[in-house]
Amino acid sequence: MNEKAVESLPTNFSGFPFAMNLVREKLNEARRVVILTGAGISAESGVPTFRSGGGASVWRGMPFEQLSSAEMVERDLPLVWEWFDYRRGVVGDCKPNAAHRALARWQQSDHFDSFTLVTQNIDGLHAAAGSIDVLELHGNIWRARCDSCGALRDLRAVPPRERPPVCAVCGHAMRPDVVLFGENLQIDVLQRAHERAAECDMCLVVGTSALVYPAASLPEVARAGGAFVVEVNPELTPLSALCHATLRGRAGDILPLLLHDGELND
Ligand code: BJW
Ligand code: ZN
Repeated sequence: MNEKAVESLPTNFSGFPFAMNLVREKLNEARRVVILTGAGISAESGVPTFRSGGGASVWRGMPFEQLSSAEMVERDLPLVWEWFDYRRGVVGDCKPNAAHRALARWQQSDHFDSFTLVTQNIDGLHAAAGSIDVLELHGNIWRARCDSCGALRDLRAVPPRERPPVCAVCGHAMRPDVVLFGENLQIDVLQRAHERAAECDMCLVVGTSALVYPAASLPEVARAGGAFVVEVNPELTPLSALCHATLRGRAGDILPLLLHDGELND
């Protein structure tokens, strides 16, 4: 293990090297792994987090809970588009960081029998790092959806100019393909995440405040199924007490140190 790297991590947790060793051991033994990520994993790429002073919490004087809500889509769809156009402008300049890349390498290494990456993020940075089959619980900021016929439109390839964009299939106004407060998650995506959490032997929870449900219930499901649950986050969360180990630090510093195969890491 790279003890020097561990010592240089920004942490105020005196048991850190012990926790780090334990997590490395467990991860290397684990066969079925579920990773749940949140905004914190993209923070080092420059994507603002929602809470904990991350910068995405207020726009034009409105709290994000109000903007990113089912109610706002009903009331003012053009405003919702403006909000997401602004967010795409920010995310578009961001690149995957060491944490995204580490997870992509773990999946590509075939070290695990089953590797499931579940994210609450809509920024697409896991896929940009090379991860495949990512379960995006809250959708993707780079897609528009027609609520009338279900058609999807890629906003990267040929970004539509009109706001809201018009569905090419049925002519209905499209909306961002993201899951807002008060909206149901896509049932098949949630179900798959739930099943994998129930049967995994290790669950790593990275960079989420664990406040938003049903995403926050996945580590609870994993724990109830007997998994070893680990949190990677510089801050305490409501989930911390449920975890077998907590690594207090930044995802980009910690994740590249976790899997033994030296050549797989940065
Ligand atoms: C670092 C770091 C570094 C920093 N390294 N870490 C049960 C109880 C109570 C309420 C509910 C419940 N079930 C459902 C609800 C209602 C609601 C909910 O959960 N509310 C709670 C907030 C109270 N849930 C819903 O509405 C969901 N739908 C639903 O349940 O449908 C059924 C239903 C229908 C009708 C009525 C009621 C229910 C949908 C939730 C969708 C959430 N969508 C959003 C917005 C997406 C679009 C957008 O981007 O605008 O998703 S909200 C926002 O929060 C976004 C995120 O994915 C989500 C989670 O945030 P996340 O990722 O945890 O980010 P932060 O900022 O909170 O935390 C960052 C963390 O990173 C911090 O801890 C930092 O310390 C850490 N960090 N730097 C590692 N370098
Ligand atoms: Zn349509």
